[in-house]
Amino acid sequence: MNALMEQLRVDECLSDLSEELAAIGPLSLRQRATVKALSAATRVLRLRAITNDRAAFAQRFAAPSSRELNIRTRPHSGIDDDTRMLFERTGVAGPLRVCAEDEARELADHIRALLRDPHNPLRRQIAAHNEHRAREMAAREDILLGFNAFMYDARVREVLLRPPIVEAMQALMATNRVACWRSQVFRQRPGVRTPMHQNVEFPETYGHRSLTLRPNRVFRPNSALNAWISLTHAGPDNGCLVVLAGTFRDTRVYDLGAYFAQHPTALLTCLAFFPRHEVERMLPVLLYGSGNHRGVTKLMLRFADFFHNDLFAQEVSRCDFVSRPGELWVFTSFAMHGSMPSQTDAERLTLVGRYIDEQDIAVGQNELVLSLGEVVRIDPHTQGWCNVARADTRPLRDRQHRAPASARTRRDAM
Ligand SMILES: O=C(O)CCC(=O)C(=O)O
Repeated sequence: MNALMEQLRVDECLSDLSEELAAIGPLSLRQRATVKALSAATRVLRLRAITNDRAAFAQRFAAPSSRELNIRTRPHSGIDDDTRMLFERTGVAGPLRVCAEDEARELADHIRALLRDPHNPLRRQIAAHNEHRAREMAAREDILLGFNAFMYDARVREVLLRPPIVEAMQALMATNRVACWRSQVFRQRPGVRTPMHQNVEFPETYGHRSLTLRPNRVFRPNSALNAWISLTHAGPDNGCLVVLAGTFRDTRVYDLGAYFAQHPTALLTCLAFFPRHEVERMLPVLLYGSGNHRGVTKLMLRFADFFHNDLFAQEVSRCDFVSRPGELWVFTSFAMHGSMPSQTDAERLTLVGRYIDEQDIAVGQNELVLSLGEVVRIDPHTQGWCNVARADTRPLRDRQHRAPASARTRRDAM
């Protein structure tokens, strides 16, 4: 067994679902009946499961789309060669500077104000479904109110399209067609952490349904990258992001989730490998868990660990995203990452932009889907928001507007 998985089992409490079950709360009569019926179904499948060997069952979870697991970047004046080469090996690059420290602090204030603002366009949409919920979220400055702010907030959009980010993305994705399709705000406070996970959001999973791989294109670890921009100091003291560099080469947790999303009965067969008392705790998490599928993510890691005894066995190193305000780290969406709770009262605030190479991936309408007890869907087009932010990647000389003829004549005459 490899040391990384041993560590992850402990850090992520892989076989303990108490927190996730507590977050769901008591099940209704109907929910309890569903759990019982499905648990009985897994017992019927149990005989088939235990006569089946694990490795043979695991063979089914092959990658759902063409996949290339090596990273190839390209030289660019915006990023030095050593950083680029290290990124090819680890899937991580940074820290790079996006803006001055003072500006980062101002941006942090701007984002905090956005989270409280009664006129925040996202808050207005949530209020249209549930006024009370929207007010409650604003009162606690819920970071969800900063979700996809690039769509309607010109300042956030402008920052996410700054040359230091876009040029790094162009080099690391080896493309000119960089687009930001999602942004998020993360805040770290004592007692709260982000569990370890991989980020890929593809239609074949339980994730985002807008992104699709273009015909005849291959999904690469650098087709979808994240820019983690620290607006405050970030370090192990206040729960900075931790990325397990090198893990992008192993997509088996993701592949297993993708397979189950498309073959729900195979998920029941998978559960049949586990004892009944565990199945009865796993089912409510799979069926009724919310909050960005965090419980589901943990279960997928648990299942992958059960079926593959060499998970994340290749060269992996821990990278703490230690940053000064205004610094940026880039990581591939296939890298395992998460954070530990803050040990101080100093808040860590981070703006994350998620980028794709539009040569490989099409964004689609990019509807926002928020799980707030009920599912709230917001189509950016009908709101007059921009659904995807694209950088102008033409050379500078082609971008400058030509001066009006009269001005040109005057200058030319001088
Ligand atoms: O900053 C954090 O705590 C979490 C960030 C994260 O999970 C992400 O950017 O995908």
